[in-house]
Amino acid sequence: MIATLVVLGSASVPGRLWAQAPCPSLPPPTGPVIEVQPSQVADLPAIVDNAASGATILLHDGLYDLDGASLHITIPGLTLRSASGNREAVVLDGGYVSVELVSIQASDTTLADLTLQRAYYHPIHVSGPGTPISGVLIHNVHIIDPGEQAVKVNAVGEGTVDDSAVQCSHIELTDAGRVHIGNDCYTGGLDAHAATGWRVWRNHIEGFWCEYGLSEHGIHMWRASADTVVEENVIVDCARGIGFGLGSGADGHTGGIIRNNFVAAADGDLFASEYGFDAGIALWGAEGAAVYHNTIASTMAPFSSIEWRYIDTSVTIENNLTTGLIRDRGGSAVLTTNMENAPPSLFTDVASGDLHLVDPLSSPVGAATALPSGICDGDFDGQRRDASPDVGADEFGQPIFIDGFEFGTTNTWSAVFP
Ligand SMILES: [Ca+2]
Ligand SMILES: [Ca+2]
Repeated sequence: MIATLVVLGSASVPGRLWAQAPCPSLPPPTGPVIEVQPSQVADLPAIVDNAASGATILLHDGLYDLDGASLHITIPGLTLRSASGNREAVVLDGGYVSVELVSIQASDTTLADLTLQRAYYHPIHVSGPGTPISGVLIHNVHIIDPGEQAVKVNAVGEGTVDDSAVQCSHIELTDAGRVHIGNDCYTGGLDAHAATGWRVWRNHIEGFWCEYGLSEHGIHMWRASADTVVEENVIVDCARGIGFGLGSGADGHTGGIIRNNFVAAADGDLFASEYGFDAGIALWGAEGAAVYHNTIASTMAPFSSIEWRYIDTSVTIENNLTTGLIRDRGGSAVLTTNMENAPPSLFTDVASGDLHLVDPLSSPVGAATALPSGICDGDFDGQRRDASPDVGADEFGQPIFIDGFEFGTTNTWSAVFP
């Protein structure tokens, strides 16, 4: 077999010693382009208001101090992105004065390649303006220190937000930002209500916890949300990692898949906080959810690595690898070839969220149940799973063949089989 190495782009993340699989860059703008310099920041809200559908607003590198203003996207088909494509080089700063930085109320909006920091409430707030919207893409943004949830999605009346995505983004609450969180730790990464058909893919989310109070999850889809796909994310040191639902009935989530995610915790300050590491994956009123091939590892025990709760819950939990417990708190679950109470020494580096397996002879390798084609064909790295799939998110390194010769072995994204 001839395999071709396909490297999709840059994946460097400052401060980390390893990298997730990279994401493809967005294509160049196709419609009208409006270029904006940091010196025009006072005009930026009006520039956004007056842009035509299909236009792209390109922000040149620098700091944009919004000084209490917010950007309101109400025209469909608008794109707001950096000119350079370097998300760290264009910073929208709310200074904890701007209530929101970008509010999106229109279909086919793209927000990409930017940093958004220090909103009083939400750096990004997406809501349907009384009628449903769809096609919102949040791609390759860096969100730092939101005052509440980093990305908030909700319906206004019948105005749900459907068939949208948050991908390839870094969302974090730092020690400096944590002291600004109030209301009993009312914060979190992505918090979506009444959202159907979202994909949450290849993000890195970290630090959502408080000394007192229980943070919302790194990724939380609930209140009549449905059919979310959460895959290939890294969640580090969050009190709760991934949640579908928060109770029975109207607070629940229907359908959906959670697969190939790394959820890690190793911060002593998190463990010492009031709620510690509460849950890696929490299924609370999750009807028909499937949880395949996730790895949840922590250096101290969580309350649950994975848990299900409430009468409406009916979940499939298969091929997951956890250092803590998979806990029944009510509802029903079908459990197949999960491994609990695994030692943290199985993984490359729990503290940085690198939950790749280190040893090809370790017990998770080859121990999973093969799933039907199309359900979980790849792993955390986007590598194809082999005929003896491994428990957890990482399929251990596969040999690379070039022109029939074995070229080496990799266990990360750097070789992606076509
Ligand atoms: Ca295998
Ligand atoms: Ca792998």
